[in-house]
Formats: sequence, C-alpha cells, structure tokens
Amino acid sequence: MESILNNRPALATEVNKVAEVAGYLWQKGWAERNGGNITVNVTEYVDDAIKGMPAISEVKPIGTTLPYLKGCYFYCKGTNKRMRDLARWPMENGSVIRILDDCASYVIIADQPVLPTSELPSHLSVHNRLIEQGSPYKASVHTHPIELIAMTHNKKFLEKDVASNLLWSMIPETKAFCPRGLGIIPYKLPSSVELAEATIHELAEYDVVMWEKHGVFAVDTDAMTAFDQVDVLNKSALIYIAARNMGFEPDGMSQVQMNEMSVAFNLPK
Ligand code: 2HA
Ligand code: ZN
Repeated sequence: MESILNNRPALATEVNKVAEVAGYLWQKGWAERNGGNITVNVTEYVDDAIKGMPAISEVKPIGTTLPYLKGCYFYCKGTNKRMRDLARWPMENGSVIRILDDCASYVIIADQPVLPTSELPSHLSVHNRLIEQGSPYKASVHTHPIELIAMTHNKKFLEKDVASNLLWSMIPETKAFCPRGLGIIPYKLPSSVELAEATIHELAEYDVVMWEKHGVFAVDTDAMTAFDQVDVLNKSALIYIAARNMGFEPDGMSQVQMNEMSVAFNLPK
C-alpha cells in the first residue's frame, strides 16, 4: 500500500517508535479503550515530495493560534483510536498533519483522513512552546498509569514535589532517568484550555506532569524516551505500594544519598 513511510526510513523509525510505545501502554494497562494520546513533531523528516502532498481533509481549525508551528508536520494518534490497534497499524490509527500558514488551522496529508486526537490543542500548544524555547524535545505522550494516578487520590501527594521526592527515593534509577521529577496539576476538565495552559506552565519545570485523577503528560526527544520517564516513575510507585502491602512505610533513600546521585550523574536538581 502507498504510505508516506515508504522509502523514508527516518520518518518510519519515528512512527514505529510510537507504535512500539503504544503496545507497551496497552500491555501495562495504561491505555484502556481509546485512552491516551501521542503526538510527534516530524518536520525534520519532511522532504519536498511531502511538502507537495495534497490535503486529504478539509481545512480544520486548531482552536488557537500557534505562531511557532507555521509549516510544521506532526504524526498524531487518531481520535477515538485504540493504542492496542495503533501498535500494529500506526498509519490506520493515526495520521500526519500539516499546520497551515495562518498557524491556526491544519490539514491531514497522509495516509488516511484519520482525525487527530481530541487533545490536539493541548499537544500542539506544548509543541509550540517547545519550539519557542529551542527545546530538542519532539514528542508528547499522554497516558493513564494506574499506580501514579492512584497516588493523586491522596491530598498529601498533591503538594509540590512530595510525590516526586518519594518516587525518586524508591530506587536510584528514577532520579537518574526522570531527573526533573513529576509536576502536579490540580484536577481540570480533560481537553480544556485551562488544562493545556497549566500543562505548559508546569512543563517549564518538569518533563512529566500529572493531571490529578486522570493521567500523565510527558515530553522528550522521542516517544520512547518520553515513555521511559513515565515508566521509571510508575516503577517507583509500584515499589512504594509493594512495601506498603508488606505492612510498612518504606524508608526511601536518604536526602544525602539522593544528593550524591545528583552530583555523580550530573543531574539538574
Ligand atoms: O484521548 O486520554 O484525555 C483519550 C484521553 C483524553
Ligand atoms: Zn486521558
């Protein structure tokens, strides 16, 4: 079948990473039904032939104006599509979109007219900010990790950096591979402008932010590394829960041990 991925190995690699991550999200139980969404800025893989590809949808409004996205291209999971299906058929459960010159609308260009995720305005607003900041980050992943979400049902974990410090202290890898920790955003309506704005605000300080009682939003260079950051955090949550299930509050690594880690691994905090 004719696909934008044919004879474009670099673009295919990025989309295949999304498919691989989608499979992990399903296997972990983090992607029930159509839960979660992934978008990747693929502009760097766009050649003249892609620039010349005609729209296969009508012009659609983004709902906001995002000046840094002019002429950008994104692979987006499709709205109402399942991660477990995307894992096998990424171009039937997602599509590539082109942002138009007004920076406020887009068209779908490949492979099929699959409408992008319901969270498109928040994902694109985040990408707009990443470009504005000159960030190397190209991927954003929203998913529903069970144990991390469960923690947000307790007010003490919603205080700034309380969950972050606890999770870091469960195993050294978590601070090494999620060095900016977990930001917390109080409950807001899914897909709302308020949620998008709060997410952008918190991403200035964190790579992974928690939407209270809903899920996480993570950014990184590609879909795989964004997933890895969430995976190490959730691993820590599982260790915490395992200790609690054995009947005790885990000691956690000490502040001295964690500071030693930060120095040894040259971590930001
Ligand atoms: O796209 O998870 O928050 C499904 C969702 C929305
Ligand atoms: Zn969600």
